[in-house]
Amino acid sequence: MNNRSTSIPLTLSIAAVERDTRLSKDTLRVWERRYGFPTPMRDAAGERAYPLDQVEKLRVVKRLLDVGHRPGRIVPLAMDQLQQLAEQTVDQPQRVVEVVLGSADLRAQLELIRSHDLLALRHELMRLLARHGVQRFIAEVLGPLSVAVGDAWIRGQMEIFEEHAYTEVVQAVLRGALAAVPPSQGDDAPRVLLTTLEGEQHSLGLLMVEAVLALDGCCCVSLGVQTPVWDIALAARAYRSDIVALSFTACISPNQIIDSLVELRAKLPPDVALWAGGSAPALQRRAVPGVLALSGLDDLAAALQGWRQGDLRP
Ligand code: B12
Repeated sequence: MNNRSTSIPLTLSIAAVERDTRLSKDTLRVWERRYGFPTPMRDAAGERAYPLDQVEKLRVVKRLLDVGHRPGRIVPLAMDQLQQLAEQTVDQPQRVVEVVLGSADLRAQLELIRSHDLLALRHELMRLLARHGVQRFIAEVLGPLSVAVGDAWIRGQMEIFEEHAYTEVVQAVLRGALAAVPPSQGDDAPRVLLTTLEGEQHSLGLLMVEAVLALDGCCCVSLGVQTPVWDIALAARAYRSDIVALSFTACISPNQIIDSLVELRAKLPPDVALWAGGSAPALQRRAVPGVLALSGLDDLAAALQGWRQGDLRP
């Protein structure tokens, strides 16, 4: 055993805190000066040593930063005030979730994620898929469950690795469902290219859109997530796409969203439609000429009908 671990056993170095919380060393030092938190001890070598309760608080602070709170407002708060703020942050989606699905079902599914029983989760989702059909399964099960998973993460009840595992299970179930949809062919089937922009890692919204469009007779090509604008334009030409559909959460900045949409619109052939959807508020706040902003999956059927009738073609 070395000296450090005997003298201050329950502390982490600044590098370990950086890895653990994804808060940079500079940020940790600046907060210490500016807000008086964190207040690390010093180890035998005089280096910062962070007690575990402070690391725990830093994790909560980071989650709240990720959903848009400002450091000046939240870093000085005590742990119970931070927890309260997390509750207020999830309050609205949680109410929606309980109305739609009934909290008992949802709690059971969350429990399967938290107990790491991924096989049981997959079985349960496949059972619900068979019972509801793809469209209702997405709207009534996956939508609310994904919101609940995100809320559990804000509350500190779900780890990132559990979110990843959840996403993988959902993807496997949805891909299985998609494989059973007969491929649409022929000149009248709209060819849709799906992806997200660089920085947008969330892929489930995209897959849900693909499933809904495939069921509606579209011929879909998905590039997965994070495709550079220039490559999207190349792919649209290569796959002779009629429509390019992008999915957004609020995780990339409103300016990046708008600038990239303007750039992509300019790079796409004029007769290719550009649809942008998802939960990013920027899409509804600022219209981009030549881009159709859609918020939910419900909007897709109408957009497709409009495109088929020629009303929504560029
Ligand atoms: C799983 C998940 C992750 C996984 C993603 C893995 C993967 N391969 O997809 C991982 C762990 C990587 C991740 C990372 C992050 N995430 Co995350 N994540 C989620 C979670 C739980 C599910 C996301 C999801 O796929 N939702 C899918 C559907 C259900 O939601 P949707 O995107 O809104 O789409 C719906 C509609 O908008 C529509 N739609 C979507 N796209 C399109 C497109 C078109 C054309 C149309 C018509 C419709 C449409 O279809 C969907 C069904 O209704 C959400 C919680 C939530 N409320 O969604 C958080 C969430 C999106 N993440 C969040 C955050 C903060 C992050 C991180 C910054 C922090 C973190 N958790 O590490 C990073 C950032 C990554 C990045 N830069 O993109 C926040 C975003 C908050 C905000 N600012 O708005 C959320 C909301 C969690 C929360 N409650 O705070 N995340």
